[in-house]
Amino acid sequence: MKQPNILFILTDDHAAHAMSCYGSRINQTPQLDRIAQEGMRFDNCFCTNSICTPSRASILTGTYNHVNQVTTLSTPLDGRQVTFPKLLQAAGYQTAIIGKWHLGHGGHHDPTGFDYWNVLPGQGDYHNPEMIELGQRKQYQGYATDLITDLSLDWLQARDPERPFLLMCHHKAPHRPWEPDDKHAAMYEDIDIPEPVTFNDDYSNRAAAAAAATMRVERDLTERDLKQPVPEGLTPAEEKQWKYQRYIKDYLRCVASVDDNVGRLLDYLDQAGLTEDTLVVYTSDQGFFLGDHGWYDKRFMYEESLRMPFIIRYPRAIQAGTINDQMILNIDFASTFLDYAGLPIPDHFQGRSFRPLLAGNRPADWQTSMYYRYWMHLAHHGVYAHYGLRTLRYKLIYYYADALDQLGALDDPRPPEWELFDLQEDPYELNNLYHDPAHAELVTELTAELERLQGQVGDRPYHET
Ligand SMILES: [Ca+2]
Repeated sequence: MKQPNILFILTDDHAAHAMSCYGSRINQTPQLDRIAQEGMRFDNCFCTNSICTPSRASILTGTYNHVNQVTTLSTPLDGRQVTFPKLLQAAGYQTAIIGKWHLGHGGHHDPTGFDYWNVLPGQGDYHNPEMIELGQRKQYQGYATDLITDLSLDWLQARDPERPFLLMCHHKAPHRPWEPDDKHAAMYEDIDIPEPVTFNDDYSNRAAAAAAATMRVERDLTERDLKQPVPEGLTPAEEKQWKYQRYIKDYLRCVASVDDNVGRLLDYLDQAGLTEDTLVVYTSDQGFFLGDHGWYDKRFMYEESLRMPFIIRYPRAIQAGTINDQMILNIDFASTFLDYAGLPIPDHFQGRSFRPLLAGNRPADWQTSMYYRYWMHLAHHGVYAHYGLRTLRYKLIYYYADALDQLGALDDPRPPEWELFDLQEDPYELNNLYHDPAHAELVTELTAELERLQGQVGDRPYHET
C-alpha cells in the first residue's frame, strides 16, 4: 500500500465529553463528527501524564516521561531524541508542525524533524499571537485557531504533491483562559448549559487529594477566566452556577472555532482529492474537567482528565462509522504512524502500533492495563503527585508525595494515600474502595499489576526514586 499522508490535529485540553461524536450533552461538533462517521472512534484512549508538555513529548517520542525526561511543564524536550516526525522525514515525507509546541525554545528545544515549523511561544495568545517561524519571531493579526489553520492550508497548498506529507496542526484552543473569537462570542448566550452529574461533588470517600485541589469552579476561577466580575447578591449555589456558565460557554465557543477550522482542513482534502490517501487524526493532549467534580483543569488520573478523544479516518484501511473500546495510549501514536508508513519501529519506543485494531483485528495480547504518572506535586492547582494503574474495569491510584520528601525532593509533603475505583459500578469515581475489606484481594492483585507495569516501562516505585 502507498504511504499515506498524515494530518495530525491536536488540541489543548479538549475533553471527549465536549464532542458530539462522543455523545456530548453540552455541544455539537459537526466537523469533528465527520471524522468519526467516516472513520473510527476510540473510547479508551488515555494519556500517560495528564498535562500539556509531557503528553506532547510522549506523542512525539513514543516513550513515557521518565524516559523522554519531559516530566513537567518546565522540562523541555531534548530534540536530539528520536521522534516519529524525524523518521518520517528521513524516509522522504515532507513534514511540518504549525501551532502550539510548548516543548521549549532555543538550544536543543526547538522543533526538529520538520521541514517547516511555525509555533506559538509557550502557551501563546488567542488574539494576534506572536509565532516563531523557523526560529524567527513574527507578529500575526487574527485569531489563533483561524491563523493556525490558514498557515496549515498554505503549507498544504505549497507542498510537493509527489511526496507524502506529515502535517501536525496543533491548536492552542481550548486551553485556559478560554478566549473566544468574535464569530462565536454570542453562541449559547440565551441558553443554560447542563451541569455535569458530579458538579456538586463533596469529595467524601476519596483520598485527601481531591478535596485539597484548587481547581474548583466555585472558588478558583479568576476574573480573567470569567471575563467579568461576579454579580452581587447571588447565593453561594447561584454564584457557582453563574461561574460554571461563564466558564463552560467560553470553553465551548473556543471548541466551536476548532470545529469550524477542522472542517476547513477536511474540505481542502476533499477538494484536492487527498481524502482517500490521507490518515486524519483528531485528538487532544489530555482530557479536562468540564465542571465534573466541581472542577476545571486536568492532572488527576480520574477519567475525565485521563481520557483523550481519539478519532481517526483513513478510507483505504479503516471502516467508516466504527467504534473501538480497546485501550490505546498517547505513547502508541508514534509506532502506529511509522507502521502505516511501512517503516521500522525503533526498539526503544514503548508504544505499540494499533494498526491491527484499525483494521478490525484485536491482537490476543493487546494491552488491558496502563501505567500513569503525574509528577508536579502541588505545582499547580494543589494537585498531589501520583501514579497509578488503570485496567479495563478498575483504577488504582497512589498519591506518593511524602516518601519523596524523605529524600529531600519535596518540601511540602502529604501523607501517602491510595484509591481504588470500580469503574463498572462507580463510573464517576466517587467511592474509594481501597480500604474496604471485601476488596482486599483485589487490592493485592492490582498492586502487583501496578508494580509489574511500572517495572516493565522502566519507572520505579517511590521509595527508590
Ligand atoms: Ca493540555
